[in-house]
Formats: sequence, C-alpha cells, structure tokens
Amino acid sequence: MANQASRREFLTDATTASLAGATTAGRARAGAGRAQTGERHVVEMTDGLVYDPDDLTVAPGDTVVWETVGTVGHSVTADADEIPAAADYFASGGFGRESVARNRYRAGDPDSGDVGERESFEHTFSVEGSYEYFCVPHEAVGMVGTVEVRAGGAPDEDGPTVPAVPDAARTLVVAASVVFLAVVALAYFFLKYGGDYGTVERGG
Ligand SMILES: [Cu+2]
Repeated sequence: MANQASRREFLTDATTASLAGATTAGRARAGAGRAQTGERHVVEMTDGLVYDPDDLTVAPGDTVVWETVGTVGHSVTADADEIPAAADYFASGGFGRESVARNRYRAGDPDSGDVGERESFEHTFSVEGSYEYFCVPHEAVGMVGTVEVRAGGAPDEDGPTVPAVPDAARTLVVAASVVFLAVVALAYFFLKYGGDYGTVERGG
C-alpha cells in the first residue's frame, strides 16, 4: 500500500510538473508572437562605428534601446526628413530638431547627445512607418540605421520554426531533384547499354 501510494504521488507530481512546463512554454511562445506589448529591442553601438542591427523592425508601442558597448561615444539622431510626418522627432540629448542636435554634439559630453561607454538612449515608437537615424560624429563613415515600425512587428519574431519550414521544403525539393536525375540517368544507362548486351547475347 505504501509503495502504491508513493508511486501515485510520484506520478501526480510528474504530471503536474510536465503540465506546468507546458504552460510555461505556451506562455513564452504566446509572448513572443504578441507584438503590441511594448517589447524592448537593443541596438548596440560599437567601436566598429556601426549600429547593430542597423535595420530593425518593431511593433507600435515597442521601445528601442541603443547601447554603447565600446569606448567610443555615439549619438542617436533621427533624420528629420526620413521619419513619418505624424511622428515626434527624437534624438539623444533630447533635442527637438535635427539641426540643433547636429550643432550641439560634443564628444564626451552627455548633455550634447553623446552616448558614452556603457550608457544608453531609448525611444518608444508609436507611429507606424520607416525611421532613419544617424550618428552625428560617424554619419560620414556610414553609421546610419533604420527602424521600421509596423503592426505585428517583425514576422521572424513569431519563432524560429517559421524560417525553418521553407528551409526544409527547399531541402526536400533539392533531394527530390537529385533522385529524379539519378533515375533518369540510370534509365538512360540501361536503355543504351542494356540494348548492347542484348546484341551480344543474340550474336553469341
Ligand atoms: Cu557613432
């Protein structure tokens, strides 16, 4: 009896544990697919003088956090002509206009819009559309980036299984083509040389 009881307890515990695991996984998956939750996305600003990633798709209500991961300071300065007309202008340093952000920037001065080592700047996007921005001191060497804001965010964020399916399909098509060519080649071989053997047999 005691053994049966503890076995039943064990099974109950195991069932509860796996149910809890499944629920957690389901919730995590639902969270990944739910794009209008105000997620945070990180863009690193590196000593290689790039934004990484330099092209990011987010959902309305999401926040982008730009972090300086190296020792060189950068700015995050919206290109006033390349953001949606209905959107608020944004720039590190809190400037309301691009010309002001450009003029005020001084390397090493946080009040000028410079985002130094281990510091960050963030902006929450609400209006859908395409936003281009740049780094004042490094724009000339190509330190520019884009944030796309669209309902649902990036399609790829639904999960890693989404791009995996086309890959599997492509592999299947390639494999089927190889098999098909092999069959055709074999058929050709047997038709051609199979006939010759027949001639030899008839000759003998
Ligand atoms: Cu920069």
